[in-house]
This record gives sequence, structure tokens and C-alpha cells, in this order.
Amino acid sequence: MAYSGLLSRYGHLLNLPPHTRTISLLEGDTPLIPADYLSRQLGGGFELFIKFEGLNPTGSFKDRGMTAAVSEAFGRNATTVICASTGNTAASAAAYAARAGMKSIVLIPQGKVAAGKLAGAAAYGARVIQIEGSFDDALTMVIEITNKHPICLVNSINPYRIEGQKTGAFEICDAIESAPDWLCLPVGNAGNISAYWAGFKQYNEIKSTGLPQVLGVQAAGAAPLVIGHAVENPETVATAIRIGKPARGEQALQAAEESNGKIIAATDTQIVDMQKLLARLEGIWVEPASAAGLAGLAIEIENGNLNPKGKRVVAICTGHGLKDPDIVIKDMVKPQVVMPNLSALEEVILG
Ligand code: AN7
Repeated sequence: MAYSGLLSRYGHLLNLPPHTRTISLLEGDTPLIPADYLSRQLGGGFELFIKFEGLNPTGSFKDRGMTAAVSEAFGRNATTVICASTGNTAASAAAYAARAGMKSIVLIPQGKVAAGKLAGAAAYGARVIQIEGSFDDALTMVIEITNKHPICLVNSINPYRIEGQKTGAFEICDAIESAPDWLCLPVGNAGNISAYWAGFKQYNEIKSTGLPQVLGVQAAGAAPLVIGHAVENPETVATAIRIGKPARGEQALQAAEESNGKIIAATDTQIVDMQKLLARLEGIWVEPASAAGLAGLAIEIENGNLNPKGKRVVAICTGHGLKDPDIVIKDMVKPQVVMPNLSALEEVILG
């Protein structure tokens, strides 16, 4: 049967109200790509898979939660959705709202949103508002305004976002017929780690698929869950996870603890190095934040804190590299300029 989207495939496992009316872009069903070269680079002897969430319709994992949240809002005739966003949530909310014939308003931190995300939100017709402040300031504002006015909040505080994002865990178990031993993923506002853990627990209850240990990874300049308190001025090249006060921080810590995993920090250099390594060894280009989970895995293996031998590890790569081209272009060797004839080309290539 042709694939018809996440709610169609997994809706019966999601806690969504009966009034929900499906708005789908056929999100989900993303590939679980074996990464043998990267596994070898990290010492080898274990199976490594990349769940490439950048292949969702708007280029990030956010579409999983957004199909659920917008479908619920649409089903009760809401007319407008709003979110605070470091970029990917904004693009996703805007796309699903467009498809539902609803308006979308997105609040972004000034100057810190990658080009591909801002362009996406604009292309899908969102009203984009820049806040002179951080993501955390913007999130506080959208909570306040939705408490006062009939506008639907679609940040991951919205429980239906979490319901939709559980499907990532279901897909992994369906693909490899059990939960992996380790799950590595980036942590920003902590919705995704909470959703994955809930999804694995649910699948284990109904299908005895087992549970992974969860390694959540924050950027060192935005690591409130590692240092134990909110970060006033978070800073990182991985702008998607430039978040100082995660809304679901407690749940993320609980997921790490219950799973016998942990939450650690990776430096910007470690994140960007992993982004490059993944692209060059495996042909998978992700945005910087999306490489954080793997950067954390490398750190833990290197420090002898995690022995992956004989294990199955899945890394969630949350967003596509095309979202943030600037970071690559900035460091790229300038293309050589050659006259348009064969001998000029031969000279350059063959020396
Ligand atoms: C690529 O779009 O918070 O821990 O506003 O875009 O569930 O927040 C994005 C987060 C990881 C972290 N990877 O997920 C937003 C936003 C990418 C992301 C995360 C984000 P959460």
C-alpha cells in the first residue's frame, strides 16, 4: 500500500483527540542508513545507523510532531498557529499551517536563524517576527500570548507534538526489529529526547522491543542540562540548539536517568568536525546541531565511558545540511576559475 503519512500509519498508537483531522505532507518513513565507515572511524566493532530526519518534507524531524499538532488544531477549527523557534519548528509550522489553510506566526531570535530555515518560513507564508532576544525569550512570549488569545501554540510544550514525534522510535524498532542498544541525539528544547523515550517505552510495552540507553547531547555553550542551571546567554554555531532554558529539561534528564544513559556537552569544534566527517565518509550532510549526537558518541567512546563493541547504535540526525549552507560556504576553498576550453581544464586537473 502506498505510504500515506505518519498519522495514517501510527495514529492508532498516538494519544490524539477524536476531533483530529489529518493534515499530512507524507512526513516520516525516513531511512535508517548504515554508517559503516564512520563506525570504523570511531573504533569499529559495532553497528551504526543514521536516522536521517533531514529527509522529512520541510527538512527536519519537526514535521513528525507538526502533522499531529496542526491536525489537532485544524480539527477544532483553530485559525492561527504560533511558535517560537530557532528555525526548523518555524518552517515546519508554516508548511503544515499552509496546507491546512491556517495562518502561522513565528517568533525567531534576531540574527541567529540559518538561511534555509528563515527562507522556508517565508516561502510557506508565515508571518515572521524577530525578537530582540533569545529563543527562550521568544518562547516565554508565545506562551503568554496563547494563554490570553485564541491562537494555537505549536511548540513542543503542545502534547500532540510529542505524540507525533514518538513515531521516530516506532520506525526504528520496525526497521531493525528491536530497540537499538544506544540512541544518540541532539538536545535543545528537549522535546525530541522526551518523545523518543516515550515512544520506545510504549513500543516495548506492546511489542517487547527492549529499550535503548539514551545519550543526549547539548552544545557546550548552551548546555543547561549538563551544568545544572539555565544559561542566560546561550551561544553555539549549532543555532538550532542555542537554547538556555529547555521547556522539557526535566523530562530529558529523566529519560537519560531511566535509560541508564546520560546528557553531555560537545564543543562547537567537535560538532562541526563531526558534521564534516559524516558528509565526507558517508555522503550524509546534516546541519551542525544534527551532528551533535554523533559528536557526543565520539566523545564518550574516546573517553572510555561508552564501549560500543558488539552493540547497535542509532544516531538521530535531525535536520538537513541544506538548512544552513553558510557554515560550509564560509570555510570552503574558493572554486578555481578556469577558461571555458578543454586545455585550460586539462591543465587544472592533470597539472
Ligand atoms: C536540527 O526549531 O527548537 O531538543 O525551534 O532544529 O526537541 O528542541 C529546534 C531544535 C535538534 C533540538 N536538531 O530538538 C526549533 C528548535 C535540530 C533542531 C533540535 C532542534 P529539541
